[in-house]
Amino acid sequence: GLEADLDAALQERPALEIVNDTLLAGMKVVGELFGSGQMQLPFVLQSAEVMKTAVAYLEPHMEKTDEEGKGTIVLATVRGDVHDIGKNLVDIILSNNGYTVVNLGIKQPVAAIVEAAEEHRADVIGMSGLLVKSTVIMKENLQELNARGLAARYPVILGGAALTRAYVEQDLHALYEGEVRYARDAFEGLRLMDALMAVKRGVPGARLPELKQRRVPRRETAELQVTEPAGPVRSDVATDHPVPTPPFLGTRVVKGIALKEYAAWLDEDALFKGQWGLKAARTGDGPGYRELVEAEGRPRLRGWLERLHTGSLLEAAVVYGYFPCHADGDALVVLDEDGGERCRFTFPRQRRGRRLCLADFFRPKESGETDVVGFQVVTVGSRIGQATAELFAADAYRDYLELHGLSVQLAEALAEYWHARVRAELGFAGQDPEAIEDMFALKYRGARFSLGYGACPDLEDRAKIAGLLR
Ligand code: B12
Repeated sequence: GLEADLDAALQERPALEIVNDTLLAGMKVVGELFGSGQMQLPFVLQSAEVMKTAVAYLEPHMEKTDEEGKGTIVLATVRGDVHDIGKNLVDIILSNNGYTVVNLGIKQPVAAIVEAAEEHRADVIGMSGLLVKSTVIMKENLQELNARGLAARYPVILGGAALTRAYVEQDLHALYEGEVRYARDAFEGLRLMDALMAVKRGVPGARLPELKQRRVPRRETAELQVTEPAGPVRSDVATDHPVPTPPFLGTRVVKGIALKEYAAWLDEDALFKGQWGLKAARTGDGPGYRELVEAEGRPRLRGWLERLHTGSLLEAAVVYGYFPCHADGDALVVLDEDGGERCRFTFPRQRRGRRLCLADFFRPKESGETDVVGFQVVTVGSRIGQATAELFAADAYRDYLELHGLSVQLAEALAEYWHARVRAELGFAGQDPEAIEDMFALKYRGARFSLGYGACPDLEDRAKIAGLLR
């Protein structure tokens, strides 16, 4: 039957067009398999590579039927946010499906997004953001589009892990004077783009998917308020263990750290699961996670480490230092040599339970004693970042995802390695556990925090650390 169908089809349309549509249909199937958990990220990216190569080959031979193109989207990660893997995936899927994608990159202020939309006469604006703070920025951006009278012109698609469907499709939808929708993943973005373009072009019967309503009404904030005890609080963290003696006060720069020194600190699960997207298939009898690690993960990791070494792509370096300090309520106060205040970091306190606050882990000011705090900044250098960008530009999507994820985890490994070094310098590395898994489970004395997480959410505080470490 297929042959007859094909013959009939060929009477009506050129073969190349059919091939092209078949590729598009194939990519849609890939999208569904990914969405249902039957296909994994690396293989989605490989399919996209094949598709891109095939379409590039066909294109010169095909007549341009659609003069105005399929549609244009301006895509950006919002101001203050550096996460771009998800957005780049959206770029790959949309451009493979024939859309023109203007990918502005990360940390984009709304003015730049609007300017690009006007310049490229975009049909849609897509914004990405993974930080909780980015959800607020997205709201401000929509308000700005309202204020500039551009809401009716630009439907907006929002994506990223910090968003919820209800927040976008109810709260933001109520506020935006145009159309705004949430995309859980790149393929939902594609479906939305298809629908938005069909509506714009007046295709009969075209409409946007229904807005999702919250099943549970939003609770009033008053209900969420916990009654806080009156007066200052401090948790039960001990204040009488000895203060460690640092080998120096001030800062040091360390360069030329060899990969073999910190490679052992690489968290393989975080790399394979978190970055490379290896996971057992949700249905069917596909390979399990461990099998995937042996068949795909480890061999490819070995290959990459080899390439990083021969290509001299890593330039690991650290700036770190020790500073006198004390706690003042919920604040950690960094002191100068004369005991005066240099700067302070104010941390949130848990609202229930032990009511911990990071400041509690330092001697309180009232004790009259001075404590010590360590800060560090690490890098694996910029060459690996350039190499990653080149892979993306060359449409080598799977390699791009892998090298990018590896660079992130190597930076993390370097931070772990240096933190162990700091524990040694402070004289309690002897209390470190034997197994590397116990290290990743933080079963050592001391703790390394990174700004932006729950215990120390304020990203602006990074400027103070940069100042201290010069
Ligand atoms: C990788 C990663 C990083 C990398 C980012 C590298 C890069 N170039 O992108 C690095 C190491 C640089 C990083 C840095 C930071 N990160 Co980070 N990071 C992650 C992590 C582990 C994965 C994100 C990711 O790439 N996912 C894979 C992609 C494919 O998924 P995705 O982005 O969600 O995108 C999909 C969908 O959401 C959707 N989508 C997304 N955008 C859009 C847009 C449109 C238009 C459409 C249609 C669809 C769409 O489609 C995509 C594909 O299907 C997340 C945790 C997590 N699980 O999300 C934390 C996470 C986002 N990071 C976090 C934090 C705190 C940080 C830092 C502050 C850490 C630090 N102290 O430095 C900094 C941020 C600095 C800054 N100013 O932004 C927190 C955010 C918490 C919060 N409350 O805000 C998270 C949630 C981790 C955590 N558990 O707490 N991070």
